[in-house]
Amino acid sequence: MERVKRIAAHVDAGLPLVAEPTSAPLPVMENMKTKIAALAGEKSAFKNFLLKYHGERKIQGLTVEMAINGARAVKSMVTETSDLDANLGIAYRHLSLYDVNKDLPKAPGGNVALPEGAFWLLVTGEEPSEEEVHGLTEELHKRHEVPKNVLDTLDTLPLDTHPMTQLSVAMLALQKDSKFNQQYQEGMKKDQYWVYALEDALDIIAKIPTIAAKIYRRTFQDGVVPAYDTNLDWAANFAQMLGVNQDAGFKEAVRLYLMLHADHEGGNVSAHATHLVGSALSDPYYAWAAGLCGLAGPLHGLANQECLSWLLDVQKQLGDQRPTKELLTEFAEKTLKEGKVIPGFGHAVLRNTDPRYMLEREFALTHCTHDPLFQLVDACYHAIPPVLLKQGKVKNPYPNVDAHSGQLMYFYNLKEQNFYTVMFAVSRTLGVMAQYIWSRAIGLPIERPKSVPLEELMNLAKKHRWQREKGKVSDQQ
Ligand code: NMX
Ligand code: MLT
Repeated sequence: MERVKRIAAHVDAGLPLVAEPTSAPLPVMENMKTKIAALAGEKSAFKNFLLKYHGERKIQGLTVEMAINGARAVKSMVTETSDLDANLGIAYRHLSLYDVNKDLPKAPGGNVALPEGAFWLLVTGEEPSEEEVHGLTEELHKRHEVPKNVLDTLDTLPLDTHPMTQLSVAMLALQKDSKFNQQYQEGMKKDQYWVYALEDALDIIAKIPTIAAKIYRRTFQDGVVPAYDTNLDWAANFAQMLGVNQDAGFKEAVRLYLMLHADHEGGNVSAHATHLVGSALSDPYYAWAAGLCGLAGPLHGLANQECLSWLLDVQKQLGDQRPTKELLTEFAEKTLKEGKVIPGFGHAVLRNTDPRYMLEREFALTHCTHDPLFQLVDACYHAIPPVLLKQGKVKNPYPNVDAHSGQLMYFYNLKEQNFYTVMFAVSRTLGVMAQYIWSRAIGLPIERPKSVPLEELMNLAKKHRWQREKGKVSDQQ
């Protein structure tokens, strides 16, 4: 009460509630920045020294390099749903994406595996029958209604709010209906965790296409979302609600997109963030909201948006010229010279062309081989790996899924690249939700690695050297 009175008096006196930002920062800010800048230079040099001279030293079975470089590819997490082989790419429960696409049920007249089937496979470990996929689609239709408060929340956001921010906000607005959270408050037993995780997972999967379509229509179109159609499968209905193209080809492209991006084991940024937050028993809505924020990063899910922008920019500069390997080599070299990454190429774990890229390429070769943007993507496929190889530092010079997915959407008239990460997110919901269910089903505990300052890392590295010299540990330790 006291606080409210103070605020009222403040307003009555005509004073602003929040200090106006001033163009000239206070001197203390300069002081703070100078200190950070000096320390950052010193610490970065120290980090590089540690990597160079002690990178291979062991600390608790890991190396100094692994601790500094984000535990890249270190086997230190458990994820049941899928496994990424550096050369072969992702397998959903031991099934390569090529086999998933070949073996799982399709829509009538379609050639692409239905993403609902991929979810079934991820969550049960078994290839679903037609009947099971059909039943799951029906279940999702039953749960699809998005509460009005969530749609109203979206409508309060300025239209220039990035679609991924809108999606994260919507995920949090949905959270109040979490069944997992409600049951937890009522004393749910541990063996019931996965049951209510599954409930929330199905609700989120059912509702996210409508939310994504709403974001698309309000941000880029007239704000009117085409009607939800329970006669269609999950992906086709989503494609229809986007309202950009009624072609059967677009529905197939969206099915492929949503099936391919569904899961990429547990270590990628969005899945890991979801797992980490979920490990505190934050419910699936909280956990996926955290994951979505990770997916919005340019080195992760946003790369498909960035990739399309890069391609369109190159296309503009090419004008009437054909996209030859020579010209593309020039563009790629220019991007590198500007100190930028070439979006859609490279990967933290993969060391080969991403099979998701290859499946999209196969689709494009069947459906849109004459599309000028596909021809540009094709030229990049041939030109960019040698440029990255020549540069010498990239561990994987080959394309990842993001180098192709934008072209497919653009071809079917979904042209606003700021929306592409939302497409990725709708799909990835399947994988992270399957992972969440399994983390609770096998009782994985709260995740809490030990962090150390750089100096401590140096001490540990030196201690290891000393122990090795004294013969207290072997070279292998
Ligand atoms: N263009 C230019 N430089 C690159 C690229 C690229 N495509 N890929 C890696 N490098 C650089 C990287 O920045 C690093 O430079 P420095 O030592 O100066 O920091 C060096 O090569 C070694 O990096 P790697 O170990 O090969 O890759 P890392 O595991 O650190 O990063 C990515 C993986 C995916 C972040 C990186 O390849 C990249 O930035 N790619 C472009 C963005 C992209 O396509 N992201 C999408 C990932 C897939 N997804 O769907 O989320
Ligand atoms: C993904 O699909 O999550 C990306 O390829 C990134 C990754 O696996 O690290």
